[in-house]
Amino acid sequence: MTVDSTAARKSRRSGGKRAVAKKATGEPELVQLLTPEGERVEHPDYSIDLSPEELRGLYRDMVLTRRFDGEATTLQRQGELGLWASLLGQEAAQIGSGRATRDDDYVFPTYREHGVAWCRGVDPTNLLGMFRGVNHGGWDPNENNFHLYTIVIGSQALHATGYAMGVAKDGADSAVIAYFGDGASSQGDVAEAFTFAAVYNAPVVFFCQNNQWAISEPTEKQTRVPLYQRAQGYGFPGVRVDGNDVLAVLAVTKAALDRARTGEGPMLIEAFTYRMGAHTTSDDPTRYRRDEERELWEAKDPILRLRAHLEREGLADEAFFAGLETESDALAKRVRDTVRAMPDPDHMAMFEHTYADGHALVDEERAQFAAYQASFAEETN
Ligand SMILES: Cc1ncc(C[n+]2csc(CCOP(=O)(O)OP(=O)(O)O)c2C)c(N)n1
Ligand SMILES: [Mg+2]
Repeated sequence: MTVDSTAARKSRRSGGKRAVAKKATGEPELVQLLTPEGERVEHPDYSIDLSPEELRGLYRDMVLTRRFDGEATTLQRQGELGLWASLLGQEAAQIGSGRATRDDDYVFPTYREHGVAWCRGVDPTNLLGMFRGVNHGGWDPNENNFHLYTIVIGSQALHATGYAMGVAKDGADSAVIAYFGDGASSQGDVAEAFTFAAVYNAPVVFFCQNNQWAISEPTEKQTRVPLYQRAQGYGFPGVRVDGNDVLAVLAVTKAALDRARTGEGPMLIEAFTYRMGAHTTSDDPTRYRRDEERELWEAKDPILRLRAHLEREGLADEAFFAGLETESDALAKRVRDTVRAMPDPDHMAMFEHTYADGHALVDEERAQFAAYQASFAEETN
């Protein structure tokens, strides 16, 4: 894979300023390398050259991620999970950016980054324990340099910036990427992270998935300017990429990470995408948005777009698509079987790890809870 990062160099020369080409609609232009019809187009600042095998790999990643995600939603409906936050529609934003990271880079996700987790090599079944309520995380963050899911909106932007400042102090040439949403962009934590990252020239990429909604709040309620333009005020470049175009996301994120790695500091990427499903399984989007909006975005589906490209260029045959279907079914079955077999945790374990050295109040609560549990045993005797 070769990626050209002229855009990053250009934005450096211009002090982070980028001429914003306006479309007839008045919307700022976004970086696109694949049209919704699957046609390959060029961009003056970003280019990418992938082998047919690499293109099929990205397609496979997106298909398997969507299947895993759909299975998790179903498991929640069947009562096997307490909650699920679907990534439906955001596969290209996540696979493109996830595949742009290097093994030694460090990733700070929100709670929706199942596609990025997949790219980092986290077993998808490990993502489900927290949503089933049997653990508080489910994977070792340092095994794949993929931090635990963070639900406190925007806080991971600060963790990522602090981590990146540490990377720079160590003299390492790895980069850090922080994921957050359009809603999170309004959080103080994100503003503080931008300031610190800029001032300390931290090797961190801020990856904002603008999926148009923060639960029931539309992006218009978060900002009066396109989100990527916020970066300019902090003194680093920002770019808007078509978040449903896996090639463009890959090219832009790779360039931003390389830029961070070579000491050029932070960058903000706004991946313009759409949350096609509900915010979580607890949400009902029909209460606040119209079906027509979703239909508009379905025409830009990231998976159909790459499939159209593979087909029109003759880069994948029926056997490939059929094989992937079989692989998807096998993954779905493994996910179902693994979740149903997850053991319930020992209830007393919730009192562990609250304090490193224990605490009198925790000891008291543990004793009370043990007595409460024992009262059930007496009742059944
Ligand atoms: C500090 C904080 N405030 C509020 C919430 C409740 N909350 C959970 S998700 C969410 C919306 C986030 O929207 P966005 O950042 O756009 O991410 P998305 O869910 O769309 O991926 C809110 C307000 C929270 N988890 N943390
Ligand atoms: Mg959002």
